[in-house]
Parts: sequence; C-alpha cells; structure tokens
Amino acid sequence: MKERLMTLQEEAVEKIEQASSLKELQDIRVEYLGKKGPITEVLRGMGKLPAEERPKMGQLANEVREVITTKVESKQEKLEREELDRQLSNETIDVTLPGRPIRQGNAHPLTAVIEEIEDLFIGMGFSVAEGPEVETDYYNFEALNLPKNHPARDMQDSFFITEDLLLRTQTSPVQARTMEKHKGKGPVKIISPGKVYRRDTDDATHSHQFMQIEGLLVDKNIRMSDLKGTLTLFAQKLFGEEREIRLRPSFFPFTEPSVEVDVSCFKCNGAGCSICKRTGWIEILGAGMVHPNVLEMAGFDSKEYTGFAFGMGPERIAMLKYGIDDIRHFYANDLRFLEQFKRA
Ligand code: 2NL
Repeated sequence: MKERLMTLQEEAVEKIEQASSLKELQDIRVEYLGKKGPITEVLRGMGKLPAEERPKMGQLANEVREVITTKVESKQEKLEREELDRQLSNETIDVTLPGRPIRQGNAHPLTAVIEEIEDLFIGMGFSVAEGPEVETDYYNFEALNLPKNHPARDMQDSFFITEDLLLRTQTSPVQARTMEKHKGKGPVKIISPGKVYRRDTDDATHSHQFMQIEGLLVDKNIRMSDLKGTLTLFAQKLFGEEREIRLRPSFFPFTEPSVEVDVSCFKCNGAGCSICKRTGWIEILGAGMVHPNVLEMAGFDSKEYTGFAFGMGPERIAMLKYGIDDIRHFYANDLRFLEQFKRA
C-alpha cells in the first residue's frame, strides 16, 4: 500500500509539472484527489489493514494528498502568472508612436474678411447691429426713401413672401430700426453685416444670396470729410497703408449727395493693370450723406443732425483681396477652395 501511494505521488507530480493549461491542471487535481480518485480509494481500503498500521498509512496518505495539493497550487499560480504576462505583452501600448493628427478647420474666407472689417470699425467706436432677414416693405424700402412704385425699387429685384413681407435686399433696414430706437438722440454709430437676397440669376459675379456690410454714423456736425477720413482708414487697413481713395458722384435713394468710392489699385499702385482695367482705381463701395427724409422718418431732426452711410459687398472685397474669380466659390463648400484661407 505504501508503494502504491508513492507511485501515485510520483505520477501525479510528474503530470502536474507537464500540465500546460489551467484546464489540464484542474483535470489532474480531480483525477487524483477527487472523491472517485485513487487516494480516496486507498483510504477506503484501510479497513483491511491490521489496526497498528492504520495510523501510519493514514498519515502517509494525508501527506501524499498534501504534497499533490501543494504542487497543484504552486503550478496554478505559475500558469496564472504566465497567462497574465501573455495578456499584458499582447496588449502593450507603444507610447513612442506619433499621435494621429487632429484635423483643424479654419474660418470661411468671407467670415475672415467680415470679422477683419468688424474689428476695424469696432476700433473706431462703432457697434455691430443685427436684424431680421425677413423684413417688412416699410423697413426695407419706405423708411429708406423708396416709396411704393418708386422707379428706384427696380434696382433691387426682390423675393416677396406676401404684399408686405420680403427677404431683405440690403442691410439698411437694420440701420433704420436702430435709428428709430435712439428716439431722435445721437450719436448712432453702427455697422450691420449680414445676409441679403435679390432675385438675380447666379453667375460669376452675381448671387441671389450674398453678404453686405453697411455702416451708419448719425450725430451733430457730421460732414462728408468724416466719411472720407473713415473710408480712407478702411481702404488702407484692407488693401495697404499706401492706398488712397477717390469719390465719384453717384445716386442712391437714401443718401444725398451719393458717391461711389474707389481705392487706388493695390496691384499696380495706380499705374494701370488688368485688375484695375488700366484705370489705376478699383471700385469698392457706395456711400453718401444720409438723406434728410431718411433721418426724419427715423425720428431725427434733420436740421440738428446729419450723418454718413456706406454699403459694401464683402464677397467683392474678398474676391479683390484674394484674386478669387467666381463668387460661387464662396457657397460651394469645396474644401480645396476653403482650405486655402487659413488665418494666421
Ligand atoms: C452699395 C451701396 C449703400 C447705404 C448703402 C444707407 C442706410 C441708411 C441710410 C442711408 Cl439707413 N444709407 N446705406 C448708403 C449708401 C450706399 O450701399 O453699393 N452697397 C453694396
């Protein structure tokens, strides 16, 4: 019986050492130490032994069981450690790999130009004003000295929603609304950037929806020279310190007198080139002294107050500044176009 026990121990230890997985080890433990295993069997057979041998044999059987149990436990620990090491090495993170670049967007070129213009005027004490894109006939036309059936309305083909509502054709209604809120007391000093709409057929230089920035200054003793000085600074900020402006007589229903404003050509410095069509001058905006009718309708006494106003198309400014040849590029959302205007 003693020999049988020693053989079992040897056999079991051998198998345990060979075991290569936790499952295999578990099976070996059950095989040798389980209720139906050989050790239990040996212990059951003890009844047949002479009484004086029983304690010795019992002790030996327990020792064998103890040896196998300890072996299984240490082997189990070893296998578990190996499994963990394997997992850890499979899951290693290579911290030296370069990171994936985060795609960074940039401001739309129109947004960049509009914000540059806003910054300039904010720097001169103007505020930025906004208003509705769906406007009443009154604020879009009548309050700007364009009564119903006036022929000057033909200059702005419009999208009407009802008899009395339309998509604004200019941002001037924002100026009219702001003047009204001041209840006849100056100064009013605002610029109004925003979307405007005209019933035009889209081509390289026309769009049914485009941006406009208008400016308005109403106070006592505002003169044409204030307009010229303000717009000179504007032209120099956008097109270079050496620029000059020139005013040519024009007509707008809401200003009197009215002027077109040209900037000396930033490409040829006035000598004449293809950009300025050999004139040395580039038209950049329209302006004038606010018509007394417009001041009166908005609640200002035109004997006490005067003002200047101007309006420009940021698309045109951006096209000139960056040499863009088609207004439709601004609205096509083509990244090959948009990514060329990363702001510093
Ligand atoms: C242009 C010309 C202009 C104005 C806009 C204005 C607004 C009020 C009163 C008087 Cl409330 N004037 N705005 C004045 C002159 C010209 O725009 O060619 N824009 C693209």
